[in-house]
Amino acid sequence: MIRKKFLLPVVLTLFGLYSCSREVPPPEPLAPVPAPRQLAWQHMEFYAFVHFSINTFTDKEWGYGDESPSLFNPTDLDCRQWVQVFKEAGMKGVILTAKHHDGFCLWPSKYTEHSVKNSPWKDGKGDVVKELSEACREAGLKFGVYLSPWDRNSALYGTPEYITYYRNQLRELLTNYGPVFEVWFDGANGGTGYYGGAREERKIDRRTYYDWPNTRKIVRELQPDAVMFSDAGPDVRWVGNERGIAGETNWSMINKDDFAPGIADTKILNHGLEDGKDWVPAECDVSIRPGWFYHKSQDDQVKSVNQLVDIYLKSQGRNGSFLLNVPPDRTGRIHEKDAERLKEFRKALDEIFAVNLAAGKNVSADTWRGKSDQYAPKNLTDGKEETYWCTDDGVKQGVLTLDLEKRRDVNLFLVQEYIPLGQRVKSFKVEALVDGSWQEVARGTTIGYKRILHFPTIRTDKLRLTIEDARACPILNNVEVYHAPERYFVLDNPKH
Ligand code: FUL
Repeated sequence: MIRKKFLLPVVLTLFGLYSCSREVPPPEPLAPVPAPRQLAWQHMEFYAFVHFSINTFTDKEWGYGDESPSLFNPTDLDCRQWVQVFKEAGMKGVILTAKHHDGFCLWPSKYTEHSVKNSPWKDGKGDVVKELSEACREAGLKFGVYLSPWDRNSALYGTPEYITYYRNQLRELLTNYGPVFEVWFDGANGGTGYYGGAREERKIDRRTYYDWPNTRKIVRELQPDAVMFSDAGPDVRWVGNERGIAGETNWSMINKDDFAPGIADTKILNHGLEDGKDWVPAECDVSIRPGWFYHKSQDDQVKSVNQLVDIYLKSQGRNGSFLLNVPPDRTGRIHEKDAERLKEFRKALDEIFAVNLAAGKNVSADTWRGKSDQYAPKNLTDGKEETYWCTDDGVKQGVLTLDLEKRRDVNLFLVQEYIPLGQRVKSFKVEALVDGSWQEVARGTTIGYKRILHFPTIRTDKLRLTIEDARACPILNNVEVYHAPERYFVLDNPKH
């Protein structure tokens, strides 16, 4: 016979053991959710854009399409050097302007004379797309292509035949150069041009002319793992500006059919839509120099390390990816100033994220799903992507307290949602315990794949993250805390 006073502890212990071990079903996905190719893309985080073409030799940003292919003559083209610079910077891929608006092709396309095959470079036997895709493969970087829908050289532009021409080129790029991780469809299209000598203005209907649904099918068929970028996705969207800056609120959702390449509301692109029906996360594109193409006159205007850190925090740190353009010069190499700046930038990132003060530290929570171990707050600091903290269905708030064990200086807070189940958090705040009272150090709206908040250095041994509101039960899989050198956050011109 068990004495009454022992009964309660026994029952409580058994219940505790039961709730820790019991299988509690995970939350249902909250639509829309990312496709596997979009999830893989999200992990790219930081990758290079390369604008290189006839414009590099004519000192232009937009060629008219009447330039002679003989102008393309890099003296020392070295794609391995580009890739080495990008790899050392921590970039995970490269997207090349295989054809920009002037129609000049960096590969010997069968369908036009306006290409490298009629240039003096390598006696017309060269192929930049081949050299770069091979260099990427050798170095373990992913490779992507930009094929401008607008073609100011082609006599066919504006007619239905051009669509066949465009698709043939797309097929060449997606068949002959190995795996492609991203296909970039630019929004600038239709206007004045050479057009095979016509020298006139040609207008097209941006929504219907390219028959996008069928053009996109070619990509799906030939490179099913590739994401397609444009103002309207369908997989990745433009962030709405060319400064690389995502909205402070940045949902990964929009209604993609409201837009077409070249037709979009930049405010919606910048912020996304909380109730958007399609998962189309933002890519933040920006050039390391004022222009997209190399211009000698801009050698002194390569962005500073602190400007790049600022963009990093406002792109990757706001649920976007960071696509940084680094244009090769006329020799066909990345200019030493840009290469040097990227090295310094890498060093800065390594110093900023040198020691994660939250790694392995204890986290407590006021609530977690079914009080099951599976969803316990310790999942936030275990360094594993697949484990997460989440609440019971219908519970849209939660308070998480991170114990740093001793007093530390901190100024950077990183938090991630487990996006395979959708983007949920609408509002949150971060507080630090100082002399026995909680002080708010940062607050935000959306989190998404990754949110990074910088705040004035504060000395504390406990941080508290409060999820104030969410679309459904919040699901977080990672929290990191740093004390980054303050000098990287000082900007001479915060507007750059
Ligand atoms: C724009 C183009 O018009 C620019 O030349 C550049 O390629 C940029 C990335 O996209 O729409």
